[in-house]
Amino acid sequence: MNSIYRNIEYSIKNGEKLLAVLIDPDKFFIEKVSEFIEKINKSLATHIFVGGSTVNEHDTEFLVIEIKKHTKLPVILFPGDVTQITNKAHALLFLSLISGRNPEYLIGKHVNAISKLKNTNLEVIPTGYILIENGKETAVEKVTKTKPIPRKSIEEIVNTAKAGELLGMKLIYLEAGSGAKTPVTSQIISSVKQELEIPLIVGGGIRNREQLENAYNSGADLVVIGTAFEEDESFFNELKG
Ligand code: 1GP
Repeated sequence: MNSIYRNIEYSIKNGEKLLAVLIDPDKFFIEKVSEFIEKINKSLATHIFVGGSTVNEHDTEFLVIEIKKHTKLPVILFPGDVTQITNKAHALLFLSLISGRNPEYLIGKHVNAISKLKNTNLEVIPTGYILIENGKETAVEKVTKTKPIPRKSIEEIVNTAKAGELLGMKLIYLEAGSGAKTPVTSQIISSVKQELEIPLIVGGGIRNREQLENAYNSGADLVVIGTAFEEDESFFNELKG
């Protein structure tokens, strides 16, 4: 079954835009789940992503179990590490950091993940993950010891995304980094979108409705927002469904 990916494709064909709320188990209190998810349920959100750069083992699993008690939205792992993989979620973004040249994050962690994936029903979605420079060092950069692609190197970003697609990846994720000062620019999003056949995810530094609409209008199919909700839950009011 590839139902989550098929639904993403189906939504895009119908001109619908998708929004994922990112919950980082490292920054989230499990006691707050029910209240927080209630707000997500009332918002435009279509997906819940769970993941972070540094998370204690089992925290992700506990959080996913709790989230699923309160929502029907698909819960998708966006893992910073193999330890964050749990079969309690619906799907897994199997991320390859194709903007970097650290073999561990291109293929190494993936090999280590296989024993965890063998007996699960998790829908595994191969995803080309592209980190784009945003003016300050991000957690992804530190953890993976890779450099982001400069935002002015549009051709390199486009070619990286296209190479990911031709390698068989099913999604491309343009990432400015959690809490980025400025999101991925319209020019980057539209240039990448023009060349891609597969769905495009955009995240990092999106903090208001205007930036969200801007990402959609530039060609993002699915936008990911984390920090704006973590810092100010009233942001949900801007995104009422
Ligand atoms: C981070 O793209 C996501 O990996 C979301 O970023 O936390 O800045 O919304 P923000």
